Amino acid sequence: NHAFPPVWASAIPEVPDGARRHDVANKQLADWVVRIALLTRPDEVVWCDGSDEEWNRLTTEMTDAGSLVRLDPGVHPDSFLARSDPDDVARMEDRTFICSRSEADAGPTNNWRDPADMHTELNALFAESMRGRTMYVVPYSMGPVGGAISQVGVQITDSPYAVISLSIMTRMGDDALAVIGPDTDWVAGVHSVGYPLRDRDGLRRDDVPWPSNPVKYVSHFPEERAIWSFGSGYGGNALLPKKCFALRIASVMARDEGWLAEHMLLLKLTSPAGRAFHIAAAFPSACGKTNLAMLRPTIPGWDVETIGDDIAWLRPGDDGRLHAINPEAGFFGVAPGTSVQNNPVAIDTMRKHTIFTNVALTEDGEVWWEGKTDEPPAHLIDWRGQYWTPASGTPAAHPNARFTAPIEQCRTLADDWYEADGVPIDAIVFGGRRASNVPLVVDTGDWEHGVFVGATVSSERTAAQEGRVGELRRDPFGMLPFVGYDMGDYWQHWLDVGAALGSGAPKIFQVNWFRQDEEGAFLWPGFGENSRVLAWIAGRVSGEAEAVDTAIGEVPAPGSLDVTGLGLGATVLQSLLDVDPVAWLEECDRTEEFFARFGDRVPGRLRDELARLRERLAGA
Ligand code: GTP
Ligand code: SPV
Ligand code: MN
Repeated sequence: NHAFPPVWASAIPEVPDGARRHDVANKQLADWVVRIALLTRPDEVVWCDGSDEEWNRLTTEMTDAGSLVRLDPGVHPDSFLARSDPDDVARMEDRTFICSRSEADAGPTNNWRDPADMHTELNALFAESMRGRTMYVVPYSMGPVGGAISQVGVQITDSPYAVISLSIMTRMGDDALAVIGPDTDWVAGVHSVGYPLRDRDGLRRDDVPWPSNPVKYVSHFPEERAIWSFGSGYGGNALLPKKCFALRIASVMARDEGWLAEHMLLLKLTSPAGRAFHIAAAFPSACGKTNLAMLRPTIPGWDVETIGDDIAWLRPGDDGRLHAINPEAGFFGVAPGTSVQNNPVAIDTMRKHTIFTNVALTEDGEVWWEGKTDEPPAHLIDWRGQYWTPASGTPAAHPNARFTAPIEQCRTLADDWYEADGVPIDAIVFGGRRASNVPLVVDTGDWEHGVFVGATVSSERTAAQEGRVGELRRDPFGMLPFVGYDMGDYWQHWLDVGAALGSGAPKIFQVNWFRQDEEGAFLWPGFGENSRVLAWIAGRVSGEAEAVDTAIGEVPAPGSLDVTGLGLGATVLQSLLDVDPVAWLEECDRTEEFFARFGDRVPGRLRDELARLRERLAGA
């Protein structure tokens, strides 16, 4: 029991205002907040309560400081525009790290770093990184507060933009904090934009509208259930409950506990006869999840209701079926391409209490993006804050511009969203953005072939992540950037979950809305017309829709896909469903190369599926 050396005592930093809370039941949480405050040295610490007063205070402060623009309240009440730094516009996959103890556990698709080394690096970056700022402590629940499938977490951040975004995207504040008892497991997230306003000598610098740091890290410690993110304020880099927790960390929890954490939308489809089908669909980023989740059916008598648009947690239930929840409470949806014509539900959802990021601004305080209207306005302020005209030759909105809006503002929200035990899943759908080869819809036949199809999905890159748009890459289950462990083990886990479910397992389908003709025009009208494909999928589940065999699975039999009124020529429908054996044998070669990256961690069953596919193609 040493006396504290007096020379050190004078150097002991004071705990910033607000950090200590004695009413927090979880001692680790209370201690952690103090520790992070001592590391990052903010001027004050604020525990967020999730109240309207808090939203109003933060949005007013940010508007006054110039980091938000208040939109015309007559058009978009209580809504704001944020413009990011031009170097901070999307997830950065090359700055995303999985710091598992063993490198092999991260697998070849993740950047791995030794956890101790990464902590050393991060401690240096986070040291005093919040000087001159407020540190917010944001408790949240993923899924209904207290629900059996739900999880809690706490994000520390110096970004008020992250706080207001989290208040929309999660059940955030006092209710979530209240369920963190002395022994509750919670996921820790530390986030700093890395732009202190004061140095240790007290020298001040002015804030900027979108503070960030050229040095960026999005680091995950799966065994600690912890996330540390530095330098970026954008989307999945900064809203830690989303991709970092609900996918990368949760996928590890799910592997250990026998469930699935997936990049999936959830919807409820009701047939004219009144039968409900619950569908989960995994597409890579910016490949149509939000649009499918909000779809307005064009075929009479069918209805679609929204449960989620980005993330699903799925668990085998006592009834032997797979039950899913959407752990989120809001949408962080792609704005460009969204119009009253193709997604009226989204447009309606973002009418009020919405944060728009990197869209363009009209002179009457309205928002605009490419595809919102056929003709752009004559002049705008673009996403960089510059005067813009159609002659500018640059996009007015960033291609990864987004809206952040509460799910409860969605007029097609299903009551199921509130269901803490989730909904039983009837069909799982895998998709991607493919100009050729992949048909409009395929019934994969059985779970193992379905997992093979999911594991081998390839898709053209979009603006949702930094990198070259359009390049074809493998994106298994739409989860390439989100699986927090070895990809081969993840495929095996999917096989194991299916084996445990047995006959209760959902049917698995593949879709592709993006097949093109020789001129590069989409063959399929998409959006609301995708209801025709959903109806066929439901028909396969209920045993009412006819299919014909192809080498890659079953496609709609002539007449079984309702295309009435679409004016599609017979040859177009044929091209949409065509399976070219030569092209598919080449796909098989690519798949073999892809599997080679994972060595002996590729499940034998998937290699068998590849061999069988080759045999069928050779015979076709
Ligand atoms: P993340 O939020 O990044 O995970 O993406 P998401 O999968 O939710 O993508 P989203 O629904 O926002 O779609 C992104 C882009 O795909 C938009 O530009 C849409 O216009 C376009 N898109 C969506 N559905 C369709 C469709 O059926 N056909 C065509 N041609 N384009 C579509
Ligand atoms: C995605 O990229 O898949 C998104 C956006 O949904 S982000 O939250 O930034 O990851
Ligand atoms: Mn996503």
